[in-house]
Amino acid sequence: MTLPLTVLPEVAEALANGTPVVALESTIITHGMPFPQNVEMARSVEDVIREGGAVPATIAIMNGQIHIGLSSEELDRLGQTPDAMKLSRADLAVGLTSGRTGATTVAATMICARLAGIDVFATGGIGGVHRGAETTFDISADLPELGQTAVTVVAAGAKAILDLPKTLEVLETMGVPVIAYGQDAFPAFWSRDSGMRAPLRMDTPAEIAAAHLMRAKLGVPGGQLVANPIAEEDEIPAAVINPAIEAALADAERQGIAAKEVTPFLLDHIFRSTEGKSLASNIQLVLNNARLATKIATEITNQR
Ligand code: PSU
Ligand code: MN
Repeated sequence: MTLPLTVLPEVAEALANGTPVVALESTIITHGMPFPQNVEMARSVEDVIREGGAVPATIAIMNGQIHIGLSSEELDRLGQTPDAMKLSRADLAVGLTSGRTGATTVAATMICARLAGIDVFATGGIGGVHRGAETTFDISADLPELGQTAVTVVAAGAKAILDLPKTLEVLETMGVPVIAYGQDAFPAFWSRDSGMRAPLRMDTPAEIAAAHLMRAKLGVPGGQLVANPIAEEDEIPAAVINPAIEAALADAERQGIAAKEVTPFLLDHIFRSTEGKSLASNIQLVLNNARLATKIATEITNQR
């Protein structure tokens, strides 16, 4: 049995030549945003990475294969697959053997990126410790993945739908360096400042790349979380986002939403209640993260 890895020719060539590659997840496409904005977002993120001199590799599961890089048609099809599976570490293998179409979460995308030899991955926000986790035990598999898989993940922090102090505590326990980019505060997705200080701060892609390579040299497993604040002009005021978050959480509780459905339910609820405002900033911050990831990937190839 061979590894079911299908690498897009453009990506295979880049990996062979030492051209920087940036991985992208697909759950954000199938479960994080509505069609057609999801596909438009996925295309513009790929464009931004190419403009920066790297090659994008959107990762998804199709026909029993891990696809590292999607063609334009595949991206389009994925964005219109409402019953795509949401695959994390727990169900990635089952998703593959089922032959169905599956989107990869941050955790599963990290696993696939590592298998393909990709060091850097850009997304919007990571999963984390949910509010009320002390009774539900709902902690995203993204956190232990960051503790064991050697990929540097660039995100805009974590959404305030989560319990951010507990999320930072678990990341510390898992041995994950949480690096705020260009500021002291840990960013909270739609806003630049969560009110908490990030454990680490770095101001250049070169420093982040050096730390990535040093971790490998030390033989310490796991990746890094780079928390890149959203641009000021794209922030959503707390007065708009906080009520939307509270309403989403209350509805999830009322409807008994649990397990894998929680995050997609909250994201969709907030998107609808802010009449698309949250979606517009969500798209901008993903682009912002892709730009930084491109610079980090370039530095890693230069310093290696
Ligand atoms: N958080 C976001 N946007 C997202 C996700 C999380 O702000 O799109 C997606 C990512 O794919 C992440 C997954 O890996 O949800 C986490 O799901 P869960 O909380 O069920 O682990
Ligand atoms: Mn969960």
